[in-house]
Amino acid sequence: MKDIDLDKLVKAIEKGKKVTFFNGAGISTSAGIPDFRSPDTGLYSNLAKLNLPYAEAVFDIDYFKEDPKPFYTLATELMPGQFPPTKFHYLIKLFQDKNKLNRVYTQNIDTLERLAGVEDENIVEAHGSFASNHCIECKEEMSSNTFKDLMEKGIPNCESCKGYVKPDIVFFGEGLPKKFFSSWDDDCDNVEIAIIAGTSLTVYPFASLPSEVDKKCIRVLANKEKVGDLGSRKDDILALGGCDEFAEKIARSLGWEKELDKLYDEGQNKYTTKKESEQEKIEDIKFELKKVDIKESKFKNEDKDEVDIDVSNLIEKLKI
Ligand code: CNA
Repeated sequence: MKDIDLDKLVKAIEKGKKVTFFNGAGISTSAGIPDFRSPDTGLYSNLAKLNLPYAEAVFDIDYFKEDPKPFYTLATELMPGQFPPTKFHYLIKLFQDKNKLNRVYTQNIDTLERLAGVEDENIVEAHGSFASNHCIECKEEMSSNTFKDLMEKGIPNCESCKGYVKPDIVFFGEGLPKKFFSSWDDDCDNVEIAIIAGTSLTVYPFASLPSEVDKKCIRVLANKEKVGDLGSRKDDILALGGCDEFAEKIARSLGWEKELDKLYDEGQNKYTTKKESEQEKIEDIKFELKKVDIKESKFKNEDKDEVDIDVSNLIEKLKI
């Protein structure tokens, strides 16, 4: 990104223009959550173990009704609570704190914008999120705690009708939340600065939002690659590279660098403390396992079939 481009953006922000964010999975990769489409690291190139007929089937509602297991396997890996927000997420929070945020449209289901402190009224989770769960048959809501408990034991079934319970993530074949359409009706003509970040802009209708904003709007692409029609308008700014590096650069130019570092460090500390207590529990389990010398033992289950337990593998898995 050329500094001259950055100046244009910074001046517009300083003049009081508000920012609307359009986020995708790339803003959360540095938190440890894989995106869909990055070669090698993206979820789609790592789905072989789930034996799917095609990669997108994992998020297809008809496929889910037939075989929900692949989704729950993936959901366990993506479940919120395991990943801390990134610098980019905290940059959005800073825009909010300084009354320079118009709205955040996000395709992400990881709730990291919320976790960073962005208020519900400022977020439009276009593809839903893990924040709530419903039975796909009778639509009864299940609390996140019950859902998590049941997921640990297997597939969560509705307590009333036994139907599958799914987080309110929008699957292929399902409609987007009403909030997406009503907010966009309000915002569409009023976007002054659009920051489009970490998205391949391939999932519609979200992908068309940046091309629907007014021609006078400053559009900024913070992404590893050029996507959509970004770069086709004279005021477009292409900031090709990592989202966190972009956040650092913007914060520095606006004089918010220390505040960004503080928010980020506090967020990381909360997460590290949680991880440490989990690690302590793991150490306790390892200690107990060592007391009974079961290294290569054979166990019998209720059906009297012999089952091999590979303790070293178990311990490896417990390291999370
Ligand atoms: P995508 O299609 O996987 O594209 C990601 C884009 O981000 C690509 O253009 C990458 O080059 C780019 N990118 C990856 N890492 C970085 C980085 N560190 N800095 C800058 N750019 C980067 O993902 P989209 O969001 O466009 O696709 C929409 C899907 C993805 C939505 O339906 C989401 O629900 C879904 N998804 C969400 C998450 C999440 O919530 N974190 C994770 C995986 C998939």
